[in-house]
Amino acid sequence: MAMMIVGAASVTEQVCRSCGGSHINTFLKLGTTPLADRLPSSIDDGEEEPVFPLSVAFCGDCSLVQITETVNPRILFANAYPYYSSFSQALLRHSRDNVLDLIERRGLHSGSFVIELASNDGYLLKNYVEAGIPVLGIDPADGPAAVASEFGVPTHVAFFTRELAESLRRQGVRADVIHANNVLAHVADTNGFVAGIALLLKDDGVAVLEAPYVEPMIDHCEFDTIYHEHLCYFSVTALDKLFRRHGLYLNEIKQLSIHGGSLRLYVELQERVGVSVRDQLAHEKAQGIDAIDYYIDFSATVDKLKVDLSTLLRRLKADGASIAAYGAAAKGATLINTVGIGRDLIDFVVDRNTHKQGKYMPGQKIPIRSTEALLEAQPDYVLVLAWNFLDEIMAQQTEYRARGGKFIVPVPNPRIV
Ligand code: DWN
Ligand code: ZN
Repeated sequence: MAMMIVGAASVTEQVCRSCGGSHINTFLKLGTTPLADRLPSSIDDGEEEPVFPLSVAFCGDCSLVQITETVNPRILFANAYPYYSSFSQALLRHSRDNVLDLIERRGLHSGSFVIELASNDGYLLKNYVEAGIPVLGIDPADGPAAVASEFGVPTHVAFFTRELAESLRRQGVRADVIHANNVLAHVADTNGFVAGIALLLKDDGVAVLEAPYVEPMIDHCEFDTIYHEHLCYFSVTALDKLFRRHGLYLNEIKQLSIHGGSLRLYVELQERVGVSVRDQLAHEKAQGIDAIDYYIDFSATVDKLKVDLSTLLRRLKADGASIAAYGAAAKGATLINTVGIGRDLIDFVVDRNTHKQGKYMPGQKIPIRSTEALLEAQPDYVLVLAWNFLDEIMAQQTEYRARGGKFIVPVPNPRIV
């Protein structure tokens, strides 16, 4: 990881974030984009929105897919970070099932100890609290941490680093389970983060991580999940090398449908690599996911999706239709700013997250309103920016649909449902 000059807004990486190799091959350029979770609070606050290059590269040495720009984490995640995990029932159910499974599999009890890195608003740890199992959350975002404390989840408000892990270990902190969901891809110091996990894990402990999987990202053209918070796009091949570098072993994986296709990773200090990992490594080799050729056509596929979506929206608009959008999601910011979808096409975006309502989408500055606006304004179409929660949103919006409202799903190819 290139040295971040103090106060610098970003650095352009010259070597691989994981192995330090210099065989970095850029295969997708999305131009410069604003920060996906930095929501302007007014349409003309006169303050220029910072934009940063957004390009994706493949490492020829460890096959890690990564973006080449590192934006200062203090700019990305600290003040007023607007993401609260609990605004999705599907995510809450998903997390509860994971916890109940681990309590049973690992025989966890009141004498156990569980840590979650990027614990957000307590969406997951609260399930351990309910079961009388002691927990500690570690998360730099103070807003979500305040909500977590209402659920009896104590949070250490800080970035998780190797140094923090060393100081916690000196205080005798060791965990039976360490959770880290949708954070491994977000950390500027990937190696320090993983080394920190190894330091805090009990000898017979397990780290259970979730991260989006690069294969469905490429195969389903989920290019909108590329934004500056997401530094890495993991394959099992790249993960296996990363963990082994720190004395950790990826012993089991589960493939999940959440967030457009993710991996759940079971990582331990003892090597007992199971069939799920061996099979997936063989699958990736057979698919060529560990080589640049697999990624070469992605740019053209992205360009086609961008043209198809823009053409569809402009045709509907030309036919006199009104169009809104659902989900002020970070992935939505990438989509609207790389396709060029502005207020000329989209009247407003709705979101259940009250911390986002009243603000504007980055770049295109489309106003964000509460979901009630769909029934108040009854737009003819709604572009689903949070397509990863389509089923939940469709089930929720029965009244809007009963009145004739239609949804436009942009990924993997634009379609009306
Ligand atoms: O990695 C990340 C993923 C896990 O979450 C973070 N970097 C940021 C965030 O990405 P995102 O903003 O693209 O994620 P979501 O979870 O797809 O965002 C969905 C948005 O839609 C949220 O703002 C909540 C909102 N929502 C809603 O209004 N009604 C979601 C559901 C399910 C709903 O019913
Ligand atoms: Zn590498």
